[in-house]
Amino acid sequence: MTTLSRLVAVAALSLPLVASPGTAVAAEPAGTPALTSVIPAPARVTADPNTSFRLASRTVVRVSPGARAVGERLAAELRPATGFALPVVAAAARSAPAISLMLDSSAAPLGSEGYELTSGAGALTIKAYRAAGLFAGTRTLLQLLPTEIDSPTPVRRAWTVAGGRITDQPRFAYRGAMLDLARHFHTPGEIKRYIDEISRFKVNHLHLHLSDDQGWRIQIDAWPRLTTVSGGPGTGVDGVGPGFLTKSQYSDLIAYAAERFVTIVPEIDMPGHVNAAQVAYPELTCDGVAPPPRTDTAVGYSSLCIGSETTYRFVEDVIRELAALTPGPYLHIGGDEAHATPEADYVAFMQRVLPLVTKYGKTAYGWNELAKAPAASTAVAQYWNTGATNPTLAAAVTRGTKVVMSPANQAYLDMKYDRDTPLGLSWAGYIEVRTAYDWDPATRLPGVAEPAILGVEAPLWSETLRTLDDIEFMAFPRLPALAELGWSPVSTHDWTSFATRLGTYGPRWTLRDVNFYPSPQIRWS
Ligand code: TNX
Repeated sequence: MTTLSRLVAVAALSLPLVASPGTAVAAEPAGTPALTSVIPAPARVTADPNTSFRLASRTVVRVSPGARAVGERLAAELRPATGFALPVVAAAARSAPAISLMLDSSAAPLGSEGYELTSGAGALTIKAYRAAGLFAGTRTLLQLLPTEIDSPTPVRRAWTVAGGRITDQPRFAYRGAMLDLARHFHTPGEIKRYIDEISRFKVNHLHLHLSDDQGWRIQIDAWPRLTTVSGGPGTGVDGVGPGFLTKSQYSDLIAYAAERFVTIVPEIDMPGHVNAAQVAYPELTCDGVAPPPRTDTAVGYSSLCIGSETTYRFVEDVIRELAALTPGPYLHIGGDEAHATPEADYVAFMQRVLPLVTKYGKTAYGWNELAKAPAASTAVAQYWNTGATNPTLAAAVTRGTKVVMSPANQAYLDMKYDRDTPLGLSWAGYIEVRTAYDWDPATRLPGVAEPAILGVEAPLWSETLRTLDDIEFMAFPRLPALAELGWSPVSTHDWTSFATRLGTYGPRWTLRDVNFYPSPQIRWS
C-alpha cells in the first residue's frame, strides 16, 4: 500500500469521538469493538455495559514474574498507533491505569493456553496459568481495541476497551498452518511475517514442507548436495523459487516462532516426493541413475529404494539432524501420494522409519496414508483426503493414532476461492470462506471423533504461489475460519456471526498492509 493510500485508510477509519446531536449517548466511543467481536470466538463472554477500560498516555503494562516478555511484545505493538510510552513495570502506583498480565495458578483450570481477561475502569487484567495463555489473551486484547490500533503511525482517538470479562481456552491443542517451501521457496522474512499474522488468530503450529520433487530446502550436514544442488538455482516450479534454510536460519525461525508461542513442525516427505533428493544423490534410486531435475507440478512418480540400506542411512541421518535442530515434539515424515512405491514396500518402509522418529525423541507425524502401517499407532496422521469416510484411518484410531484434520476440500488454502481466482489449484474444488468455516472437525469422518483429534491444520501448497502477497491472498480470510474451528467451542459456531466479525476485521489487514481476498460472501466494513 502506498503511504498516501495508507493515510487515507487511517483517516477513513478515524471515527468521531463524540456522538452527533440527536443520537443516543453510547457508553463507549464509536468504534469500540464488542467483547463478542473476537476471532476466534472466545469460549465465554460476559459484557458489562456499565464500565469500560480507557488506554491512556499514563497507562502502564504491569507484569508478574514470568510475564515480562509477553508484556514487552504487547507494549511494542500498542506504541506505534497510540504514541503512548506504555512502560512495562513490575509493580505500578495504585493510581496509574494498568494493563496487567498475571501468571496465576488460580487460572490452572483454563490449561496452558487459556486466559481470563477482565476489563473495567482503571484496570484491564489478563490472568493465565502459563505465558502461552497470557499471549493468547493479548491477541484477544488487540482485537478489542479500535481498528486503528493497527495503524503504523499515531492516530488521535480514544482507546477504549468494552467492559466485562472473557474466559477462554482452546477446544483443540493443535491449531496449525502449513507453508510449502519446496515448490517455491519462501524466505525467512516471509515466514516470520506469516507467523505474526497466524498467531493473531491463536494458531500455535507452523508446519514447514521442506522437501519435495522440485527442491530440498533444509541444510543437512551429512548430505550437503541436498541443498547445494537441490536448493540451488533452477529448483522450484518452473525453475523459479530456489533457496534453502541454513541450520542457523531454521533455528532463528524456531526462536522467532516460539516468542509468539508457535511451534515449528518440520516435514521431510518420503518415500515419495523425493526426486530432488535423488537428483543430488543418485544412490537413493534403485538403479543408481540420477533422474532429471523436475520443475513441473506432477506428483506420485518418485520413490526411495525400499530394499536398499543406503535409503535407511539417508533417512536416519536426516531424521537425526532435524530432530536435533527441532525443540518441538513433532517430526513430519510425509508419506503422501507414494504411487510409485508398491503398497507392501510402503508399509515395510514405514514400519522401519516410524521407530526411527521415536528413537530421536520425536512424535512421528505424517499424511493419512501412514495409517496403513501398524507402527502408526503411536503417530499422528494428518487427514488430507476429501472423502466422507476413511476406514483405514478409523481403524488406526482404534489402535491409538491421533489425527489432525486438513480435509483438502475444506482446509486447503491453495484451492481457488472460485472459478475466477487468479492463483491456486482446484482439484479438491473451490473453497469460499463459508466452505472453509462450515464444518466440524469432530464429525467430519466416522470413527474419528473428538477424543482422537489433536486439532486442525490449514495447508498452503505453493505450486502457484511465489510472493508473500500471494500467500496472504490465499490464506486470508480463510485461515481465521480454520483457526476458529480449532479454538472455539462448537456452541459458538455460527456463520452469520463469523461473517460479521470477519467483515469488521478486514480494515485491520489493510492497515497492516496484509493482502487478503475480499470475498463477496462478506460485508466488508
Ligand atoms: C496434494 S495434499 C499433495 C501435494 C500437492 C497438493 C496440491 C498432499 C498430502 N499432497 O503434493 O502440493 O496436493 O494441492
